[in-house]
Amino acid sequence: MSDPSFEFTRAITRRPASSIVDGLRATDTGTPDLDQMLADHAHYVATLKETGAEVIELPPLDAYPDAVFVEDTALCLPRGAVLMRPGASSRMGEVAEMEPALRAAYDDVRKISGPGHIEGGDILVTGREVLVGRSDRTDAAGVAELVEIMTEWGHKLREVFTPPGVLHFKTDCSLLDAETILSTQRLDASGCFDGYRVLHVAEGEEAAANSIRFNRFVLCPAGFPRTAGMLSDAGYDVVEINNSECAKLDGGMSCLSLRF
Ligand code: CIR
Repeated sequence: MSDPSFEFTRAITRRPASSIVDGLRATDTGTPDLDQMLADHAHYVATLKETGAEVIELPPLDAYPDAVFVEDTALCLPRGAVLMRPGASSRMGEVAEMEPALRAAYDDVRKISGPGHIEGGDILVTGREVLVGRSDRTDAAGVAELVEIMTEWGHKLREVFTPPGVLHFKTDCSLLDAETILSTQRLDASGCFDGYRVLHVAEGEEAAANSIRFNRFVLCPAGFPRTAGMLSDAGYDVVEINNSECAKLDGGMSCLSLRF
C-alpha cells in the first residue's frame, strides 16, 4: 500500500513570472535572475516527473510575484484539498488562481474563509498527523478553521510554533518518510518532533531543511554538502537542485509544488 505522506502520483507547479523581481523577502540579498530561476524550475519539474508522477504545470502569473511558490495556496490530502488564506495580503489573489486546478483534480475542495489566515508552508503532513506551525503568516483563527475540516476528514491536527524570524514551519523541516523528519536543531529543540526519528541538517546549513521527499527522491537545495552527504549515507536518493534565486525570496524546495 502506498504511503500518502511521501508517495505521490501528481504535483502542481507554476512557472516563475518576470515579476519575481518584486517577490516578498525578509532581507534584500539581491534581485532574483529569471533565466536562472527558470532553469532551476525546469530541473525541479523534470525531477518530479522522473519518478513517474504527472506534473500539472500552470502558466506564469505576472500579477502575483510570489505565485511560483504554489505550496502556500493549498493543502492537498488524499480525501480532498483545502484552499488556504495567506497571511501576506499581496498573495491572497493566488488562491483563486489555483482553485480551478484543484477542482479539476479533486471532488472535495474546501476553503478557509477567514477571518483567520493560514499558509501551506506552515503545514507538515506526517504519517500520523497534520502539524501546523503558527507564524507571522498563520494565526490561531486560521488553524482553528482547518481543525474543523481535518476532524471531519479523520486527521489529527497538532498546533505547533514556527520559530521567531523563520518564515514558515517547513522553512526549517521536511518529511523524509512517514516517521522521519529532517529538521534544524533550533526547531527540533522546541520538542515538536518528540516521538519521531529526527535527522538534523548540518550546522550552518539550515537552509537545507527545506527539502522534499517525493517518491524515491529527496530534492535538496544545492550547496549544502554535509547535509546531502548525511542523507545519502542514511540511504536516501538525493537530488540537488540549484535554489540560489528562490532563496533570495525566502523560498525552497517545498514551496515550489503541491504534491498529492
Ligand atoms: C513569501 O514571502 O511569501 C515568498 N517570497 C516565499 C514563500 C515561500 N513559501 C514557502 O516556504 N512555503
